[in-house]
Amino acid sequence: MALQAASLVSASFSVAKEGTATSLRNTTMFGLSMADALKADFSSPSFSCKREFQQKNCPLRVQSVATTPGVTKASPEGKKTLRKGSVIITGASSGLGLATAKALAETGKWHVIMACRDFLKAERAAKAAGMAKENYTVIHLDLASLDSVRQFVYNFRQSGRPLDVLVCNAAVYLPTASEPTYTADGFELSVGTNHLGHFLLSRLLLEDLNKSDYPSKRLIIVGSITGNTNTLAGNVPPKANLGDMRGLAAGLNGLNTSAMIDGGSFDGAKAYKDSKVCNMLTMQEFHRRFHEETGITFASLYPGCIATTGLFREHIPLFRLLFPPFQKYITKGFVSEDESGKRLAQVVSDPSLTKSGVYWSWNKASASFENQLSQEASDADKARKVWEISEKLVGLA
Ligand code: NDP
Ligand code: PMR
Repeated sequence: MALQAASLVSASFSVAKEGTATSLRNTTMFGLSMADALKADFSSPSFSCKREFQQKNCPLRVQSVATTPGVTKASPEGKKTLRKGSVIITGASSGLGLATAKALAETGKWHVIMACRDFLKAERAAKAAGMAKENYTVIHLDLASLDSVRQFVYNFRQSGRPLDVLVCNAAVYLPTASEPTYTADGFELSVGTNHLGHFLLSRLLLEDLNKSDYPSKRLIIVGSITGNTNTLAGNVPPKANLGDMRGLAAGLNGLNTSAMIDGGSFDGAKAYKDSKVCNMLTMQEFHRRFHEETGITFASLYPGCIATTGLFREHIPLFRLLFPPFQKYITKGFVSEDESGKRLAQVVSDPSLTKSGVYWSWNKASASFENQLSQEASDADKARKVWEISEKLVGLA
């Protein structure tokens, strides 16, 4: 192990000697070179490095949940029992999505539709996690293809199951890519998958959620601290910034335009963070447009730093080796996959988390609290603009 680590370190140092921009970025500790660290804007008035970690009085409102006749049935003892909830989780084949699927399936109160691009991997993962067959179904979904998203919606409807909660969880992170790659429809892959694929999926499935007679219907879009520049993590370069969205408006296709939302040159880590800002803005725009009319709860969250997941599979080996202990012992932001799954499962099913338009986080005692988004991630004009441009890109307008 020590040998392996030593060889990883020396391998990465020898790359640094080549002196290219890419190798420099790859070999600085966690992507933050001295120069980057100095550039990080920690003096911004809205910046508060403690915010995500502060122990706060949890402002949860416990709301009584009204049940409707369609979802209850009288048991022989005359007690009313709720039918099983039906939840779609995208990217449930690993990491946070799998842990959430497991946590919900274990309660026996949920049927999980695992919306995954690799059918066999998802089946194996469910089995390995000990999920009972009757508690889940795998349906194929590749978010990097709008056709696949539409096909998924069709297949799900064919299953005849109701939809009570939709969790947009899947994501890709391509921090070491030097050139952009693209979805089937020609969008830069991170924003195309993490934002545009989910945007189409959630817009189409809103109708199904609306039909649900379950007591609490929810649409959850997973966000992240790294898209929020009011935190220390969000100030690690490259920072999220949608700019005037000229790249998004032009289709992110890298042909007649940049592959980046702000129109700048390609940076995989920034593209991921920008996609998370879009996720958090989309949740709020959904809330503004549909909460009152439909009663659906729209929510986002930062589940904690789950440093062991497949999200970092494209990162250099040295990063993957050091990132978990860095988060465990230095930032203390680390959470296990199991714990993160319990957190997201709470947002899916906890009767006290029905507030809409909220970005949830957890304090050190693992209690949920309503967190504040950065200025950009809560900008209503940007949210409307992301919505309107995205509608056009996915063929809804
Ligand atoms: P993982 O890589 O473990 O999980 C991502 C999932 O997304 C995988 O199941 C993957 O499928 C799936 N996926 C990727 N591309 C597609 C696609 N085109 N179509 C369908 N599914 C796809 O990462 P995490 O569990 O860490 O990430 C889950 C969510 O949590 C993401 O939204 C991420 O942004 C968020 N998050 C993660 C944090 C962390 O510290 N890890 C912190 C904050 C937020 P496959 O198994 O086939 O690769
Ligand atoms: Mg970060 C202060 C705490 C903190 C937290 C909670 C995170 C979470 N990070 C923190 C701090 C720092 N990180 C600092 C000080 C550095 C510079 C040394 C740093 C670096 C860093 C890198 C290079 N961090 C990273 C990366 C990644 O590649 C990860 C990333 O941005 O993925 C998009 C990442 C993350 N840090 C986090 C979290 C949760 C991530 C990854 C997951 C995500 O946002 O989805």
